Amino acid sequence: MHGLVAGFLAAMVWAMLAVGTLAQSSAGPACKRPAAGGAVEEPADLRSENGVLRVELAFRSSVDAAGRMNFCYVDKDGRESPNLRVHPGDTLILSLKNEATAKIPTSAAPVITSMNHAAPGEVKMHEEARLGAKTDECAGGGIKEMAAGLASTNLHFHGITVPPVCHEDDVLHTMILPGDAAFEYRFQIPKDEPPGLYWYHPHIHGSTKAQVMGGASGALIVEGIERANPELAGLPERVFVIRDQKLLNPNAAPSGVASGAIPPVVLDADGDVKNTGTGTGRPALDLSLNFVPVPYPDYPLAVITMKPGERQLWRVLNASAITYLNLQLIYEGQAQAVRLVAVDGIPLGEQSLGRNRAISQNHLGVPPGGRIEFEVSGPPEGVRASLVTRSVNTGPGGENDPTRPLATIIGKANAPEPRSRLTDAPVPLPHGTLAWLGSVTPVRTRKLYFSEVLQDPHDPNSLTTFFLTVDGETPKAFDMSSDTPNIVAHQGDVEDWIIENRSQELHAFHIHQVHFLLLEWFGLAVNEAILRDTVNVPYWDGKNPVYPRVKLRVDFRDPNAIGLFPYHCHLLEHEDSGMMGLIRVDPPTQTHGDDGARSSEAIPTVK
Ligand SMILES: [Cu+2]
Repeated sequence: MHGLVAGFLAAMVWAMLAVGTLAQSSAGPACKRPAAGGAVEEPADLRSENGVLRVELAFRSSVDAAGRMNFCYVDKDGRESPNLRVHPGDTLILSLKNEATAKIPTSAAPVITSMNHAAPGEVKMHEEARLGAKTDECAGGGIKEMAAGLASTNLHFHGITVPPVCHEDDVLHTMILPGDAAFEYRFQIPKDEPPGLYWYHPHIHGSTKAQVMGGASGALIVEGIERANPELAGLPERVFVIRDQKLLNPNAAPSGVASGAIPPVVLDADGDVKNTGTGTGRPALDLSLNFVPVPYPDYPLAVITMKPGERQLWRVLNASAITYLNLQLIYEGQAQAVRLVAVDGIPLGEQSLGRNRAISQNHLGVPPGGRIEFEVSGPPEGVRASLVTRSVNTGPGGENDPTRPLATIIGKANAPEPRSRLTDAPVPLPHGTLAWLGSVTPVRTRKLYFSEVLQDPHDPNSLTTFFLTVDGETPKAFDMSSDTPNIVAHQGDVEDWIIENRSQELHAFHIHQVHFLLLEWFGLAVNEAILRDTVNVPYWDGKNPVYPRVKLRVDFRDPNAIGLFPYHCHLLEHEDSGMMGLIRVDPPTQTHGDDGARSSEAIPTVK
């Protein structure tokens, strides 16, 4: 389909949705959003009590004045996207009621397309096959309703090592439909879960982008980072969630730029602006900071205040659907060094005795889905200070992520104190019993690769199918009706994975349940004490005989990682369009030799 036609159809669908939802908006929109240029308020804090955090969330939808579909999590007191604050060992009991009134446009994931064209009997058989293998609750309404575009949803607890099973962190079978009874998530935060910033968001294949881009996301904080890094004791802490959404002013010219310097706008098949390669121009999407929008082209700044010189811990989540961030603090034109203390929920140097607990950085790359935690010092009074994201070169096929400001930071003595503060005299965390991942011998090396295929090879704007393939297998878009794993691994093992990028755009590799260590970046050895769950894989230039790659050491030692779960690109439109695979981690079945290698590679066959 030509991009223009696709764009026209999408606009029609959105317009129809808008009419349907505006009709019932007399009480104001279900998802309330702050105005541009305002103070950045922090999400409400919901804290566990006596080892339990009980939360009731409603998943709602509404259409804003610009016709954009918003989604939100609202607690019983009407607060949106609250911070869920738990301690290691706590139980989280979260009931989720789907109250979305809008249909959610699904992307053209192959399985859904074929379902739409299937005879009713085929659909039913397909659904029964799924239901037969699952409990009713966790099969949700099945995929028939989803194929019809109903707003099914679920939750993924990104980064937390809880089992990928029903009522815990299953995203493959759990589907909660509007009108279903509230669905209860109930699980224990592992006693040894590293303290830091995790998050929750929906994970329904085919509509993840629409829901997350609409604002369905929130922070999940495992308390006690000061127990891992005593230098943080007593610091005030702040939570910033950066989200992306459709442009408020899609047809505006960039402001403050001579017209001759404006790079031309080229749209991709989704109607998003392609990477200009200049670091400037119209962005693919607008950004917001704790929902305060910073819309193109004037970027009215959100406002952050803090006491001059005050040290604070900033916890930043990139909850964007497709936007890469490269954050920088600029005081009087100078990029400031900040102390990075945690990435993807895990304090630096965790497991790794004697390694740095903080790294000084003057810019911080954060892929969609990634988190960073760093120490900031407030600007002196009267100093011009801002938080910006610098451009990210996403490759010739990627979206445009230009340099743009997000917030002004105002240092003033009477700035209100952040609501939350780390404890003053933390009890140090016990040392973990696991060896540092970097010093464990992997049992095997696997290779996977990202690739893209145009549906019409002669039309660069035709729809694209996205693949994430185990090397040697035939590329196949993710099929949500299949539970056959692409990879089988064993709990207790450590594996090296090479992730290659054979496409001309940047991708963000993410795997559920486990973390990994980045060993090599484009062939260069990396020596870092950072564990991640999401990492950028650089784009191919279309010429180099060697594809860009990263090498990861993936940690399957945690028993909570046993089960079936996905790995995928965290650019959600890529995931929705097939860039996902399944791994099954089985219990250990064999004894290890002294070097940690398996005596046999036999893999037990299941179904
Ligand atoms: Cu991708």
